[in-house]
Amino acid sequence: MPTPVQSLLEALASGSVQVIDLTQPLHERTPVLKLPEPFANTPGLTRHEISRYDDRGPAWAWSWLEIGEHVGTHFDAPIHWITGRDGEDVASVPPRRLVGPAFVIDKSAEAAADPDYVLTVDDVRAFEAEHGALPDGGWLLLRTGWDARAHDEEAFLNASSGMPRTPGVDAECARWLAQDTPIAGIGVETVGTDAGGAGAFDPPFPVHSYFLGAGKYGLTQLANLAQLPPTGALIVVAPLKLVDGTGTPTRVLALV
Ligand code: 23J
Ligand code: MN
Repeated sequence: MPTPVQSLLEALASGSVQVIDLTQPLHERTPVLKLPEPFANTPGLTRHEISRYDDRGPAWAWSWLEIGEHVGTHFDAPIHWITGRDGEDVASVPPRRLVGPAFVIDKSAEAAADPDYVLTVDDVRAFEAEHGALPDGGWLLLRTGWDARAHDEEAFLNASSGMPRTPGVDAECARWLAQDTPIAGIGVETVGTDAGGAGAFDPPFPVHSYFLGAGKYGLTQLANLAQLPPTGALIVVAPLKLVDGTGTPTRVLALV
């Protein structure tokens, strides 16, 4: 009898299980969240060269990085928000919570028609009626088609009117997902787990407020959700083990 891990390795070798990269490329032009006045903002990525096969290091190239915790495809830990301030930092998240079933809700048509589209409890209930209840330790991934804009900060942030207009989750749905379902976290394609207009919701930034307050997690700027089935994929979330970190850039993989 092969062990479950041996069976998985065979499935990977034969190609019947594939590895999908849900991570956006991280570089100096990766789009970064822009909060309105009077709030402070995060820097993106800057690379400082230490040596490049030169007199500073003849056989090696290396850099040191300057980067915000919340840049690119990244993880939100409970202590990121005041509601979760007594909860886990990034390094304290149990690894078991970082591997689980992915449930993918596709609202790309809705978000294309209305950039202010927000997911509701009824939407999730309808998804559950078709695909089964959101599972313990699962990750709800909201597909909106926003990953297609990620190479272009202006299109990605969609704030030409002065206010960012990007899809997300309404306040009641955020509360219900965080408090009344057993999922571990939520992942989105947009710059933050909350909708662009969520600073004006009640409470402000409800996904951050309710999820992180419930000891749950967030993932942003995901890619390639279109390659996942609605259910049946396994997600692997790999944040840096950053002590006291409120978040970190993260590699996210799915097994399909
Ligand atoms: C701080 C304040 C508001 C937001 C965020 C951060 C994020 O989206 C984030 O990256 O956690 S909306
Ligand atoms: Mn964040």
